[in-house]
Amino acid sequence: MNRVENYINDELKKHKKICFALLDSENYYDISTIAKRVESLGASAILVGGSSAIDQLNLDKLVISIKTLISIPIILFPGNVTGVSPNADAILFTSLLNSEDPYFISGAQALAALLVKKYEIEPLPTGYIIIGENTTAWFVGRAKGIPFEKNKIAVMYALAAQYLGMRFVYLEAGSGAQKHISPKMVSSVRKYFDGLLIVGGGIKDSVVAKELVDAGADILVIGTLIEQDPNWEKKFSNIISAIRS
Ligand code: 1GP
Repeated sequence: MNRVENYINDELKKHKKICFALLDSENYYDISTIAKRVESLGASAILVGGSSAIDQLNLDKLVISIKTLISIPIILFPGNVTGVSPNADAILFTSLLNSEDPYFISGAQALAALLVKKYEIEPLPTGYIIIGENTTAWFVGRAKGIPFEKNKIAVMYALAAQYLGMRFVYLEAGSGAQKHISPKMVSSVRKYFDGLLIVGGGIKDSVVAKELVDAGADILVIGTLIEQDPNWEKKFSNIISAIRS
């Protein structure tokens, strides 16, 4: 029970701030090598999924292929019901709180719930909040993106998530976002939200990473940097050092 959530809390006790690596199951040929590298560089978990990841068979194959190679947990990050793999350790059981489509708030979740139960995947109850527009997560999830400077609206959603019993809030600018979430928005949310605060989207360097954790983020998610930057290992390692200092 709550094995992965307890592990995350232990990691936070140990390091204060931690980082998850997001590996989009559909964008890698050699996910095993990357998974081992991110673990050795200090990622606390691997998120697998993405808003446009729809090949469930491929997803499961990848989860199986990396499972035996790493000891950090594999956490699903689904964009739809197809994001469930029986072999993962946990799932960010997200509700896209600022979607305009009930399917992404509770419909997909209801469809997937019995599957999560059947495969004994640990659900991490997460309020998922999309900031800004024009990203894949925003488009696919039919989000009414919160403007980047509207900190109070983000606070309102985060607090609502807490009152609905969600222990995690994920402030998402979207994968590959031009603009990351501002430290100001993170600190505004931090003042009110008591749970674990995940921040991701467009984080590419250690300076920004440090500002976001100093503002109150507990967990940063890094995806595109790993996928696209030839110098990602050095930058990822700098991010880990910066957030732990
Ligand atoms: C996207 O927040 C994650 O869901 C990570 O974003 O790919 O921009 O690092 P990046």
